[in-house]
Amino acid sequence: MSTILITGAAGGVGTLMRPRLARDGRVLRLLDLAPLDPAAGHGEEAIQASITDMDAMVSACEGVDAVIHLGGLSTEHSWEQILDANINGTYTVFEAARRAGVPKVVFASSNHVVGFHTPDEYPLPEAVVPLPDTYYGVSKVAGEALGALYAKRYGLNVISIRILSCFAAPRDLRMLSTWLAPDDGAQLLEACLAQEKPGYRVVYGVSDNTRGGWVSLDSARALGYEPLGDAEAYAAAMIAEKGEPELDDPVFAYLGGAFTFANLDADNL
Ligand code: 15L
Repeated sequence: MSTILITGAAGGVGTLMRPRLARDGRVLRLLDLAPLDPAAGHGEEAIQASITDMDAMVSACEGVDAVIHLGGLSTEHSWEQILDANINGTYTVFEAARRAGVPKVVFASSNHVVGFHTPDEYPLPEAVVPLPDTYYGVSKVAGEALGALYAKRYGLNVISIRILSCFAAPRDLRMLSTWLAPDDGAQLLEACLAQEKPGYRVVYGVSDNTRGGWVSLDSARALGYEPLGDAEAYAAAMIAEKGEPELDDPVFAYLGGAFTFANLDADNL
């Protein structure tokens, strides 16, 4: 029997992943501050706790084979909120995993680590300088750095997945290029879990979108990931509703899309 601890299990990605990661012989230990919907069922355990609570995190990590760390804020917030939930929270997750002897952590990083890179660089390699577009993006840079530290200093196996846009379906024209189909997201997580000793890796998480090619999938494919989803299936309906994508639209100026816009400047938060 294996036990996988999922932080942020009640969030958008967590809720999409739960049924897809369910397996005979596997317990999903679901941790969140918010209540789970649906409530924990067969093969699941629920823990209501904050990822910033070290004691709660160490005890949640007891007997765990791998942590999938999805917890924290998923969009831009004030520096104080990001510092607490995302940076201190992610430190707490890695440190709790170390203290409890968990061998592997999969960290939900984001394209916003490299959000200010531009289309002339596409497909953006994994090994580029971070150009975060928000405090949120900075927190994901910090999370990747913590993952690297815990991998190199303590021998934890850590894979940071720079997720592009993981939703049940693409929500806007940009996501026709950046969508990560939930089934592909789960496949990528399984590929990470299947690695016995991956050391430290950074991969992008995106489907094989017809309008994609924005980021390299080399590192993800090296784990055995082979995306099957394509946002093109939603393109006709979305274009009928929102019009053709205009490539000079500012949302396409940088990888990070609207996260690079001035409404997210510090004075506006
Ligand atoms: C993210 O990292 C966010 O968590 C999510 O809300 C999306 O906005 C996504 O990036 C994206 O870039 O589409």
